[in-house]
Amino acid sequence: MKRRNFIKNASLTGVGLAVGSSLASCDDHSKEEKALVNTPHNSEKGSIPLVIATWNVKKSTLKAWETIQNGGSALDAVEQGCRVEEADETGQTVGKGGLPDREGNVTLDACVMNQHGHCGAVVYLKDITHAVSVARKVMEDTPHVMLAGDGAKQFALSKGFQPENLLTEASKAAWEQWKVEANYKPIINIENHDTIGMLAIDSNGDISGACTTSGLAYKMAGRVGDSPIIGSGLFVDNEIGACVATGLGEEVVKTVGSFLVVELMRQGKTPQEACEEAIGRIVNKPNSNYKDFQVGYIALNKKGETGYYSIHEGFSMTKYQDGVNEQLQSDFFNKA
Ligand code: SD4
Repeated sequence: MKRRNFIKNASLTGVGLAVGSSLASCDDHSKEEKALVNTPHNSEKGSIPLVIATWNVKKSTLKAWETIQNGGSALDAVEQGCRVEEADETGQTVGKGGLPDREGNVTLDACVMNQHGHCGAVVYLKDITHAVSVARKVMEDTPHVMLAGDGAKQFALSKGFQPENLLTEASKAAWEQWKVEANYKPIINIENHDTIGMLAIDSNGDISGACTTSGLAYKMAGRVGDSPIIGSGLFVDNEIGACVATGLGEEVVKTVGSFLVVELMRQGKTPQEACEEAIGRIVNKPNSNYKDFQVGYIALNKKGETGYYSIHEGFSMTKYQDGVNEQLQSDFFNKA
């Protein structure tokens, strides 16, 4: 689709639909999926503190919000929030229970970035559930930004993280089933229900972010996606705002998506406009095969305004603001 059509599409959908109320218990995901809230996202009022996360993760945003209410920093909030999903074995795109690569290895990618622009990341981490916390330790306790593979694991063990088998029976069974045909194709919205990315502004107005994932199901052994790559999966600039990505990491990396969104906000765009333009960069590429994959962005600015947008229907953002924890259905590009 041409850029002109993209802009037309985006402005039509920017009007928004009905405004719903916040959702009930976060235990019943399937019920929540049907009761998604649509908001007129361009007219929202910003306020802080604020927590937003990719997908349907109200337990995680609740944990992050409580962390801030208890005096924690935005960095504490995003770490604690992400840990909830990393520990949830039913989430098959993050932490324990994540779907493995083609060889049956669960390998995790994660990063954090704080209000000072400091960051830490781990890639291809095995056997350690809380990759986000290892990433924080890389930021705080090493002279480096990123540790990979065995080195990342050795570092985690030296910091007292316990080794665990991350391949649950359910994920092993799914992998065995996949191996029958071994047909590799990105699965649109497979990330639903898991924390992948979280951004927060604390009571001091400081911004931090985190991103954690087991990456694409049945990826090639050794593959690393966008999620631990600062600027692609996550970017924070405490003067401007922050962005985090989910979906097919290769496409996010090619457009340095999260940095792009923050730079667009620096130029004066709202978080919503910035997310839409960053998706536009992907879908408007000549010969883009965007119909075959999903990418979603969420963003916030210093005022506590938020934006979220994806290529396909089905993406959502969870937001905790003004004491309300709600899941918001994302507008999307591919209306055809
Ligand atoms: C990746 N962006 O590894 C990640 C996938 C993702 O939930 O978002 N998974 O490409």
